[in-house]
Amino acid sequence: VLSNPHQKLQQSIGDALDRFDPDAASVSSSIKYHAEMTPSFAPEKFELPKAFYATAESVRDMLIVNWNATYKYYEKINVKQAYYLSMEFLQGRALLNSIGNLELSGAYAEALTKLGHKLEDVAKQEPDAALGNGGLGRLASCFLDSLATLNYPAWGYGLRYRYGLFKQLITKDGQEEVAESWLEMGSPWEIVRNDVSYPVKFYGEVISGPDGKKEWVGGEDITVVAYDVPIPGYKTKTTINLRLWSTKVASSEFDLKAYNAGEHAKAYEALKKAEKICYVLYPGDESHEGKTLRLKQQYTLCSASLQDIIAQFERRSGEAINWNNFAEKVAVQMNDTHPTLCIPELIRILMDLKGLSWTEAWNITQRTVAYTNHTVLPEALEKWSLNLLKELLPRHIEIIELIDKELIDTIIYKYGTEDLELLQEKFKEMRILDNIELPSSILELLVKPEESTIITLEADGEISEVEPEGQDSNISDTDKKIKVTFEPDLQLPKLVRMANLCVVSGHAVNGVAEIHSEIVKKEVFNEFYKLWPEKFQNKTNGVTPRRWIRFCNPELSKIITKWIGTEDWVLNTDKLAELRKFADNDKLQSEWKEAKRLAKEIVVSFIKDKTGYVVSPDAMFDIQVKRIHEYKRQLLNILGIVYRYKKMKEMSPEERVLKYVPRVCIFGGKAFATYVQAKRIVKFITDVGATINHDAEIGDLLKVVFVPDYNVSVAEVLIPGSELSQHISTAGMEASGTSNMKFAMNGCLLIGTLDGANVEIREEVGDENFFLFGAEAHEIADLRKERADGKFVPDPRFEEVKAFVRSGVFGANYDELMGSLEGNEGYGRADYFLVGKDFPSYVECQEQVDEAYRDQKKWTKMSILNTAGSFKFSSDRTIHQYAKDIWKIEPVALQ
Ligand code: GL9
Repeated sequence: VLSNPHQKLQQSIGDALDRFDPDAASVSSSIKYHAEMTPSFAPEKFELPKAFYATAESVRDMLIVNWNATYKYYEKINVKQAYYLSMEFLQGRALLNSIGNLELSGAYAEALTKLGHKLEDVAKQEPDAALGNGGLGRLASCFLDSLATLNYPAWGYGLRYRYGLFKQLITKDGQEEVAESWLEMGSPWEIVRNDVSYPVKFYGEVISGPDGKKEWVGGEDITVVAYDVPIPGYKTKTTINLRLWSTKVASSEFDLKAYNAGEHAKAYEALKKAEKICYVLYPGDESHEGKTLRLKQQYTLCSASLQDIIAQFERRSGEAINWNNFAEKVAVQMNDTHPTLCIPELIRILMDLKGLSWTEAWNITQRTVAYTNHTVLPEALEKWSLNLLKELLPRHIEIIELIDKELIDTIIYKYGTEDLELLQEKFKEMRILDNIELPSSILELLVKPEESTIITLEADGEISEVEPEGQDSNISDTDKKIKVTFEPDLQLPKLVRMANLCVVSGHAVNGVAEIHSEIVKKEVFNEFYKLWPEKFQNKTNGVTPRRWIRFCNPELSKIITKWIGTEDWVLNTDKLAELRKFADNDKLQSEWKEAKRLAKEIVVSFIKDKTGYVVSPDAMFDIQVKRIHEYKRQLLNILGIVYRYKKMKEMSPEERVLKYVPRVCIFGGKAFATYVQAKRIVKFITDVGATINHDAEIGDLLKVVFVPDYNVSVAEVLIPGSELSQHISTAGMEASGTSNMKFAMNGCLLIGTLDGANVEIREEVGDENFFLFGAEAHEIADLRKERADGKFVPDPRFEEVKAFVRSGVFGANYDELMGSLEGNEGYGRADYFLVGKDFPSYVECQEQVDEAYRDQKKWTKMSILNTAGSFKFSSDRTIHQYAKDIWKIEPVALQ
C-alpha cells in the first residue's frame, strides 16, 4: 500500500533499478558493446588497456542509472544535504570497488574470462586517481564511500587536477618526481556536465551603489565546469556524487586577432591562465611559493561549489525561497582550512546577489558551515597575506573584516573594557586579522574619559602609554580625543588567519581523534574554547571496511565471514568483535595464518617486481608507509634497523638467530619535492637497504626495502601482507593517522607511541596486543626544553648507532642527518622530534616484538584480536557521528 507520494516515487525508481541486475552474459555483451563503441582504441584488438576502458564504461552505465535515480529523488523530496568541501580526494582505483559495491564482482570476473582476460589484470590497468597528498585526502574518499553506503544525502566537492600527486621514482640519488598524468587516456568514471558551469572572478574592485549595496566588478573572469564522479554505496542503490570543478575560459577569450598576427602565445594567454588553475595538486604539508595560484584554486573550489549549492537550494525550494531555511537544507563541511573562503563567499552571495542584510547573511552562514581541523603543526595552519587577499578578492576581505569586528565585539562583551592588558592578549591570540589595525569604533570604545594618556596597543601584545605634554605638545586634538591607538609591527606581514576565521564562523569545530580534539581545545584553540565550549567536538577518523578489508583482502574476509557466520560485518563492523571468542581456536588460527601467508606471497612478488629485491615470506613483514615527515620519524625506524644490523654483525651466527627473528622492513611514502630533510631520509633508507640486503652474512635475517611510489593501490597490496606496522610519531604531533586503522583491521600488530588514533586503537585491541613505547604528549614540551638547554643525556645506544652511521658503512657519513639529531651549529632545532629521547625505549620495544613473534600461536591470537578490536574504526561510525552531531541529516533509502 503506497501511502504518500514519496513512497510512490521510491517504488518507481526501485522498479527502474531492478532491471539492472545483470548476469555474466549481459555484462559480457555490455563490455563488447563498449569495446566497439569506445573511440579511443583501434577496433581490431581487445588488449588489456582497452579491456579496462570497455569494462569501466559498462560499469559506468549502471552507476549513471543509480546516480540519476538518487539525484532525482533528492531533488524531489527536497532533503537536507551535506556538502563535503575538500581540496583533496584520494580516490585510488575505482573498478573493483564499484563492482564490489554493486555486488557484481562474480559476473564481471566470469564475463572477462570469457573475453580472454583476468579481472585482476584488467583492474591493474587503471591509474590511481591521486587528487590528494595523504591521510586528509584519503579520509575524504573513505567518507564518500560511507555516505553512499549509509544512504546519506551528501555530495563531495573538489577540483579536477590534471596532474595528481607526482609519481615517485627511487634512484641512486633518492627520490625523483615525475608528473602523474592520470587523465592521459581520459577517465572512464567522470561525466562532464557542460550545462553546469559558473563564472568565477578574481581581482577587480568593489563599488558601492546608492543604497549601500556592494558590487564586485572588473577583474579577470574564468568559467568552471562540473565533472561528476558517481560514488556507489555498498549493497545499496544510493549513488552519490563527487563533483570536481575544471576551469576554462569562454571561447570568445581566444584572441584570434593576435593569433592571426602570428602572436600565438598571446592568443592563448587567457586560456592558459584559466586552465593553469587546475593543472596541479598543491603538494601540501609544507609552506611553499606560488601562493597566488594556490589561493586561486581554493577560491575556485569555494565559489563554484557555493554557487552550485545555492542554485540547488533555489531549485529545490521552487516558488517559495526562504533563505532563513537555508541551514535547514544545507550543511557545509570544510575539510581543514583549505576551503575557508566558502565563508565570505556564502556571505557575499547572500548579501550582494540575493539582497540579504549582513545580520541575516552572517547568521545563515554560521548555521551552515562547520570545520574539521586535521593538524596541530603550526606551519600547516594557513595564514594568507592580507595584501594578496585584498588584491585577488577585494570584496571578500571586506567581509572578513566584518567577521573580525564581530569577534572583537564578542571578546569585549565577554571580557569588558576595563583590563586593557587582558584584551590585548585576547586580540593577539584570537583575531582573524593579525598585525592589522583595530577598527576605530573599537578604539573609541576603549577610551576612558578620565584618562589623559595616549595608550597604544602594539601588534606584539605590548601596551605603551604616553602623557600628552600640555598645550604646546605635538599631540593634536584628534589624538587627544582618540586616546587608544593601534600600532601594527611594520617589520611583520599583515596576515589573515584562516583557522581562526573557521572557528569563529563555524557552528562546530572538530578534531580527528580523542587526544587531538583535546589538544585542539586545550592548546591550539583554547581561547576560542573558553568563548564557545559547545562548538568543540571530537570525531575520531575511520576507514571504509569495503576497500580496506573486504575488497583488498578477500582471503581474510572469507575467513571472517565463515567464523562470524555472516558477511554483515562489512556493513556493521561491530560484528568483528565476535572473533574474540575464537582467538585461541586452532582451526581459525591455521586458516588465519594461511590467509596472511598468501597475502605475504603477493607482497614478495610485488617487491621483486618494483625493486628487484627477493625477500622471504617466512620473515616477519614490518611496514612503515606514510608521507615522509620528520614528525612521523621514519628516521627512528631506520636507526633502529641500523642498530639491529650492527648488533647482528657483532654476534656469532648462532647467537644471531637466537636473538633475532628474520624481518623484512618495508618503507614507502613520498617526500614533498622541496622538503630537503625528508628527501635525505629517503636516500638514507635506500642506502641502508643497499648495504644490508647485499650482506651475505646476514641473509634473510634482515632486509630493508623502500617500495617506490606509495599510493592507494600499493597500500591495498601491502596492508593485507603486513604483520607489524609502525606508527611512531612524536607524541602529540599526529592528529589521528588512518593507516593504523587499516593495518589493525587486517590483523597487523602495531608498534607505536601514544599519539593520534593509536591511543584509541590500543584501548580497543587491548594493551597486551599493542607494542607501546616512547614519551607521552604531556611530557614533550619539557623534554624539548631539556634538549634545548643542553641537559639531555643521550643513551649510549643512540650515540653508538650515530657513530656507526658516521663511520661510513652506508657509503656517506650523513653528516646533516646525524647532525640534526644532535643540534650542532647549523642544524636548527636540536632533535626537535625527540628521536634520541625515544630511541632506547623503541629498541627495547622492538626486542619484545621479536620475542612475541617467536611464539606464533600467541602472535596469531594477537593478530586476530587486532582485527576483532578494530570495529570502531570504520568510517561508517565516523559518518554516523558527523551526520547526527554536526550535519543533522538523516539517511534516505531509495527503496
Ligand atoms: C592529516 C593528519 O596529519 C593525519 O594524522 C590525519 O589522520 C589526517 C586525516 O584526518 O589528516 N592532516 C594533514 O594535513 N595530513 C594528514 O594526513 N596531511 C596530508 O594529508 C598530506
